[in-house]
Amino acid sequence: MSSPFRQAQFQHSAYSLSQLLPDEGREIAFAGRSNAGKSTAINRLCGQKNLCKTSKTPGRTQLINFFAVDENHRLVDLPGYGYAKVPPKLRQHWGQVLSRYLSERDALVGLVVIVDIRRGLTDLDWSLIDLVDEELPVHVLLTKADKLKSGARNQALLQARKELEPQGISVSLFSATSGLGLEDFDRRCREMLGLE
Ligand SMILES: Nc1nc2c(ncn2[C@@H]2O[C@H](COP(=O)(O)OP(=O)(O)O)[C@@H](O)[C@H]2O)c(=O)[nH]1
Ligand SMILES: [Mg+2]
Repeated sequence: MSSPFRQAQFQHSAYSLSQLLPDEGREIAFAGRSNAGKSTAINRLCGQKNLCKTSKTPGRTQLINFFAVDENHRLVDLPGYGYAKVPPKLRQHWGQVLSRYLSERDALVGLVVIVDIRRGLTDLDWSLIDLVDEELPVHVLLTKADKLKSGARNQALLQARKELEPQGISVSLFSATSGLGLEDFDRRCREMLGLE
């Protein structure tokens, strides 16, 4: 499968809003609870093992990382949320940065929310989704699907569809380990970015 994301390259890290790249071109952002499998999913999408750092210790990604797909298209890895051990000050800092980025960024043309299929959507995921404009395309990726047997996996997909489709949010199954759902994930990302 030839995918534009295979050419993705690390471009820039930002710790605060003033450090974001200029608000130009098109980008899609990836968000999710710490340890949901976000970095692993981005690496698999891009066919690169170490584009994003993955970790067994949650709560480590503390920067907004930009990856260039080409001159006008970017992937943006947002800091994970929901990790209890993050000091309150830092949590507050990130809450503010995330909410302003998601609500004000003109270049943002889509949001991918990475969800551990065993956990399902949580209140924190919903409060993040609530920050973006109603018109913004949102996709929920149910990852680690390899961790469930096919019956439970399909049950989780149906449940998520029931919650998300009335809100106009698409959802798909994914496993970085087996590659399940990779083509759909790739297609949805290209669609949001307008890369065909
Ligand atoms: N079995 C399985 N493990 C996964 C999958 N995706 C991620 N993981 C594991 O989940 C842990 C957290 O992944 P990571 O990508 O660092 O999560 P992040 O905090 O959301 O960026 C790591 O130990 C990964 O190896 C998957 O699709 N299947
Ligand atoms: Mg990560």
